[in-house]
Amino acid sequence: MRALVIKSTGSWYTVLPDADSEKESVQARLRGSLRLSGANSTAPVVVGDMVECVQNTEGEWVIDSVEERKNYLVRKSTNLSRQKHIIASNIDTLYIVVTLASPQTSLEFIDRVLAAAEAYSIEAKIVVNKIDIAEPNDYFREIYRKAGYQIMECSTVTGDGIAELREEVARKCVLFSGNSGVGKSSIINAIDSTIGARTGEISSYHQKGKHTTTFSEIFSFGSGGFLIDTPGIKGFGLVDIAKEELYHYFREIMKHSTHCSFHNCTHTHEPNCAVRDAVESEIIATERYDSYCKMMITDDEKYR
Ligand SMILES: Nc1nc2c(ncn2[C@@H]2O[C@H](COP(=O)(O)OP(=O)(O)OP(=O)(O)O)[C@@H](O)[C@H]2O)c(=O)[nH]1
Ligand SMILES: [Mg+2]
Ligand SMILES: [Zn+2]
Repeated sequence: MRALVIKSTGSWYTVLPDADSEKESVQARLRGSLRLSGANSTAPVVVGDMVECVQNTEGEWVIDSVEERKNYLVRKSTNLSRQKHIIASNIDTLYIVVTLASPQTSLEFIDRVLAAAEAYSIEAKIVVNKIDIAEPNDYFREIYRKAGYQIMECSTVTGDGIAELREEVARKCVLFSGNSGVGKSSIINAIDSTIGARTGEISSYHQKGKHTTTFSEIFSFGSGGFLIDTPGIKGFGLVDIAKEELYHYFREIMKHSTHCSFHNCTHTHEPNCAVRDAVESEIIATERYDSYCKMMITDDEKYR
């Protein structure tokens, strides 16, 4: 039976049969040898995977094989860890949900997630939520307009922007990522009220380590699309990206780098650097360039 993995709790997976006749999800375990194949990753099977399931003699469903992934999003489990954590696979669009107040998302965090999406060939868009309490100013909009990213705005309290998002995600497999408490689950519920994703109270997410959503889970929309809710993340260590390659994933830096004097320019200190010239003349936003420089330094110490 071909099926989509819609939830993973570690040892059990919830899979949704692909066949139109089967609309009920079932619980499945991993075949033993598959479990071992995920040696340097936290899970060999992740939410978004298309898998082949078979029933064993006891009638239990077992995931027998995983189809090749179109793409997947990875981060390191912790800053120092060498272990990869695949967040989800087969994603059409990644929405980075951010808030400009309570809590305020850092620009570096946004840029890290954008770089990851770029590295793994996933289209990314920014969703500013809670515009009822803090709207993006022109300054914020300019940073990402210059970088070539679309910004959407919404509020689950007033309902502003929800219809546009609903339209966007129809018939696609999308992923919502962002810090804890920015309202990812709330947006998902606003898009489709029948989903009923768990949301947290304002008071709970300020306490360290309290995440309302603890496992990635796919919800299916009445409109035919799929939406992946992920637990809030604090850091986002990039995986498998060499330091000298990092600028490839800042698209506007990549674009300007072709005019640098040195072919191996890191855009940090070299003379005749077209990237630094573009920052100087405000073609590239200083904030984006700062994120790049921070990642060049900190990732070197912390993530490798
Ligand atoms: N003012 C305001 N509050 C909101 C909005 N959207 C969500 N909230 C509140 O923000 C808090 C966190 O919302 P969640 O949807 O649980 O956040 P989350 O991003 O799913 O958090 P995790 O699951 O922990 O990663 C809740 O108290 C929501 O009621 C909004 O548009 N405006
Ligand atoms: Mg949540
Ligand atoms: Zn350069």
